[in-house]
Amino acid sequence: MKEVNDHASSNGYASLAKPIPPCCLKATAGVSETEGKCHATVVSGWFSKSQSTSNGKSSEVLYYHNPMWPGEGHSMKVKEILFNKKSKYQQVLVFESYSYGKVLALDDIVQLTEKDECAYQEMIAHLSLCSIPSPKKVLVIGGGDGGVLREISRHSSVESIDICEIDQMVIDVSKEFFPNLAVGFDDTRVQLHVDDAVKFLQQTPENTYDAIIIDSSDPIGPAQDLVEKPFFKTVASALKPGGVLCNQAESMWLHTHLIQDMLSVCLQVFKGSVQYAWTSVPTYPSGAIGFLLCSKDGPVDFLNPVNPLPFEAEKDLKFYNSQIHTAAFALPSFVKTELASMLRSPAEVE
Ligand code: SPD
Repeated sequence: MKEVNDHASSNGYASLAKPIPPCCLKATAGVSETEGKCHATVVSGWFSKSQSTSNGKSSEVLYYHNPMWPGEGHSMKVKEILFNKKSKYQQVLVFESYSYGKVLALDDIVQLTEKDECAYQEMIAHLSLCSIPSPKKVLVIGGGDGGVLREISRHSSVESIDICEIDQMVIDVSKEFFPNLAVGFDDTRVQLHVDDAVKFLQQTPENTYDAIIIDSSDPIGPAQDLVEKPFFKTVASALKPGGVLCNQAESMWLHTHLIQDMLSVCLQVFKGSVQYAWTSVPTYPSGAIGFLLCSKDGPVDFLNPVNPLPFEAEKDLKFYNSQIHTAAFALPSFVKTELASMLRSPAEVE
């Protein structure tokens, strides 16, 4: 892995005291004003620690509240806090849990746990890379833990992998506490850019990448601009003809409004297929997370991958397989009702 530069600095992300973004306002539409504005307090005193006592022994539990999932809270029983510091961009927390192994949380939102990270990293990488023949040049936005890099590395056609992560602390923490993910940085095809993705893509020449994978945190804090149209335009421009995007696309149970906003933008910006897939990740809010898949132009049949992983590679995976790939695009009826008119199948691509 080669480190290219570090010019993430005065990019406007440094201030954590940002107004509530439109997605959060929508997410909080059903709750009281006070609760709706709790993000500011989430940043300063973001988790409430409490002592729960059972069998005469007390233990610590972390509760997660956030306007991204209004009216509910999530909690995990903590064995030990291993790291808890504020970076230039966000609060970075690592703790050992009782049930999911080590946990990485950014600004009070669980990003991964050792137990279920496989579902997210394997799906976001292979849904896209298995859908196009022989991907060679890949870009990861975010993904500073290295897990997505680890998965991309399984594709032998790939010649170079750029990763643009804004927060050096996320990379350092992953290398220290999550070696099974950070191993992704060891691949010699990887080039690390510690940078703001908006700026990075503005400077990327047209037609550079076969695939771009956006492994961002939720669109509050550092990832706020990554769901906006100008950003998607730079993504489409950076893709080669026939290139594909796979974007973390939130929960169909909680964020239909946000998914619709993203789909509406992507239908305008991407001229090819536009599809939505999802998977189960127990420690994410609602236990599910989605993926938005788009091709720059031309039809891509995301449901029936043309480039399946060879048996030797697939047998090392914990979650993804070719049946799960196709099944990921099967949408529950209520989601179909909400999203169907905003998807574009390969047959509909002009
Ligand atoms: N709601 C949490 C979404 C987290 C997406 N990013 C996870 C990073 C794992 N590489």
